Amino acid sequence: MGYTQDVLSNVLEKNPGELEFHQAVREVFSSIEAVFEIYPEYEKAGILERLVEPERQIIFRVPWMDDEGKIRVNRGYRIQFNSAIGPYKGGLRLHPSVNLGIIKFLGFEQIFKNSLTGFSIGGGKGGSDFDPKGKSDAEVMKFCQSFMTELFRYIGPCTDVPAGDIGTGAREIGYMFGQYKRLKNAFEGVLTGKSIEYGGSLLRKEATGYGLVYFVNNMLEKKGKLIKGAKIVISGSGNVAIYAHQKIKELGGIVVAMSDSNGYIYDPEGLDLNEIKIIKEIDNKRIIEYKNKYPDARYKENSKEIWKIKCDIALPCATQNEINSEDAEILVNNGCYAVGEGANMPCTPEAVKIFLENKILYAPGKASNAGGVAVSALEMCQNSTRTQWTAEEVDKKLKEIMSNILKNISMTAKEYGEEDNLVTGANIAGFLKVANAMLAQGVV
Ligand code: NDP
Ligand code: 2IT
Repeated sequence: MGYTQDVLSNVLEKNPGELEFHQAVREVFSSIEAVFEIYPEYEKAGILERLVEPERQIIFRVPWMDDEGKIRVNRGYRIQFNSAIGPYKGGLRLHPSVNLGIIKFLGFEQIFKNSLTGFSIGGGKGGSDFDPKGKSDAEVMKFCQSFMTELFRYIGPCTDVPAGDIGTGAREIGYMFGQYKRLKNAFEGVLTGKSIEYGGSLLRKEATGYGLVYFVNNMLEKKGKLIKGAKIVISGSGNVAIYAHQKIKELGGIVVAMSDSNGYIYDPEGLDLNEIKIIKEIDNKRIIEYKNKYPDARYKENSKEIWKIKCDIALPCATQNEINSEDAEILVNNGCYAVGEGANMPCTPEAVKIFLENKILYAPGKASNAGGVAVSALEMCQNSTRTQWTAEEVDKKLKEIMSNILKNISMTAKEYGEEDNLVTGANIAGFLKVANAMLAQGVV
């Protein structure tokens, strides 16, 4: 057996039931085999054995009292995966589906994504099985305070800097920051995605969605294609989906469908983004509400079926494994020519294979959604120098970062004889920087 196979077998044996984590490791390993033929020193130094074992895994009780006075208990996680190139950095997911395997897959992906940004940030991820849906503001605050009351002892601006992810936006980050400051008696850049008044970066909210569209636009331009006039399907209607839509609109693309976990809305003439923002960002309601203002728009109760809609470009921006091989076949048969991942691991390995075989321009999430964490790194820079950059300055940097990521991974793919395969490019380029840092730092 080869080196990657040996390490993979061990991962499967040692981490039973962590299916998403297995999938993420398998995905990276499937593209980096060639590296070990050229650089046997990585195997000698046990780089992969160390890479798949988180440096630290913290699992804790999060007790809180609901509005009826009932005691609730959730499980909190922070996986500090790899700090070879910088402090652990990555979001906090609050969703009832959260378990160890999901947080570990996200933390593992984050190592390579953060490496690709070019900043000095290591990989980490956390969260809880808490469901913010249907909770009052007071309940969300009590949960966040209890969560931080345990987490605060493990994090810090030079140690581990969490941020948002599914279910964690500016409101949750605010409550967590307040509690951290109170416990530590220190106002410091320990979280990113903060509101502007207390150290947040302009454009962090927009960064993942904008970055995704910059990346896809660059990828299309290289092949003589344009976003202008293209029909686009975006899954989800959260932070990433909404700001991807906003940038698509600016570039003249037409977003015909969006979804939430209940269903999707569709209008072949294009959706009204302002109405979606009102429903999702202000009223905190379900996407079906769109029909109140636009009764002619189609609503379908099954969000999975969004991929049956004919489109030129698909941007999955909801969650993992939302596009399977069947969906991928349908997209390809309907003439879709580009897929850009806003979410983390939204396409199953079988779906990715179909896209690559059919020469679909496919942007893997660890490259195409890296704009969010990249602007988080810019927020860290601004916090440590106590400055605030303008939105124009941040946007300019974001554009440069996304363009550099595409250049870097395209070049790497070519070097390894797989031109245009951005999966190979992203995995190898992300891996090499971390592996070299690990080599330099000895056996730690
Ligand atoms: P939000 O919580 O703002 O939005 C999530 C959206 O996805 C909602 O519309 C939600 O619908 C839908 N969704 C979530 N879980 C499921 C599910 N199991 N099935 C169907 N739909 C679901 O999260 P974000 O927009 O921040 O995150 C979206 C994706 O992007 C995630 O994969 C995240 O890891 C990734 N990402 C986020 C970054 C960021 O900066 N926020 C950066 C890089 C990647 P509903 O409201 O019904 O639950
Ligand atoms: O998946 C991700 O990159 C994020 N959720 C953002 C992480 C961050 O630290 O900004």
